[in-house]
Amino acid sequence: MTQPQPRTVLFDHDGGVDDLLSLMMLLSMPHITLAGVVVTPADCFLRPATSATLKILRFFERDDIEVSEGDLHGVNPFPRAWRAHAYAIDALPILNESTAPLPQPVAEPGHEFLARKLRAAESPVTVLMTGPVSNLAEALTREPALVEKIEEVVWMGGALQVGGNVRDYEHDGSAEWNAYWDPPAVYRLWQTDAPITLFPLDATDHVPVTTDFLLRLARQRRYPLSDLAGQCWALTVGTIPGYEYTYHMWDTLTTGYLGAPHCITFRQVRTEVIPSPPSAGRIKEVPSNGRLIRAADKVDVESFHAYVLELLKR
Ligand code: AGV
Ligand code: CA
Repeated sequence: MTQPQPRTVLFDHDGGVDDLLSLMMLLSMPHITLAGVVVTPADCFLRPATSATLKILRFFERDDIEVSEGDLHGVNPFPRAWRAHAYAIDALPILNESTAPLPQPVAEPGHEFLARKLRAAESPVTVLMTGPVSNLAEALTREPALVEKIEEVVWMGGALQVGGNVRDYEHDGSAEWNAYWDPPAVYRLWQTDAPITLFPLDATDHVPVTTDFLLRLARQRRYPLSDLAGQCWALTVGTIPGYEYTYHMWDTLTTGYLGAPHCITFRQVRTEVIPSPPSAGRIKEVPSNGRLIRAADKVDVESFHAYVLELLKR
């Protein structure tokens, strides 16, 4: 297996179980330099999500990594039951064993933090987003030249040729939640020249969190990180009544791409963003003239699972 390219990463997540697992994965990748973390108050309540983020950094003895809280809010709030997941992670014993005091998040809000980090970057960096894109869109709107500092935007969002996962009033079900929270932000990001690699539901639909995967993880529970990750995923089991098959590896697939790109195939797609109801937040494939992006498509699920299980052995 060829080594993935070394990268400096700015990570903007929104505090879901999947997002916090993504943080653990990033911190475990030897070729990744994590230059900062933003917590967006979308699929989480901000206080426990920031606290859990700081505790995960402490767990990895990486208190040197700065954390910023987003202060922008989308127009379509996430379901409150989903947002509450961060409380449970923040309360896990394994994250509360240490008595080392937690640092404070930085004083500047997420979009200013991203702008400062991009400005300071000596060479272009990767911006990984596993929640809404509000902070990056705002940073680039205020200071368009910062786009030069972005090597690649890697974002979990959208649904191209498959149905969306939003079930809400005044919506037709065509959008994915990260895009639906703040559709105008997606619209603005699409007007920039940043190279976008998108992980839409088309790709993440291939990676439900299966019982088989969780059992394999359980068998390596002697590794503290595998134990922690297994407890996080266990919180998601049985939380989705009815319409979705199960919790998916939405963000963890997107993050895993940085370490195991060979597990994923891509296609170049022309797209348009629909900013208003009833399809608000839909990222639509169009035959011509649309914004060109690279979209994840198929996943070699067995190789991806093997990669994640190996990564969590520490
Ligand atoms: O739409 C997927 C995004 C991902 O970033 N999030 C969850 C992942 O963090 C929203 C979401 C969709 N369905 C969910 C979600 C569910 N059943 N529970 C929690 N969040
Ligand atoms: Ca997320």
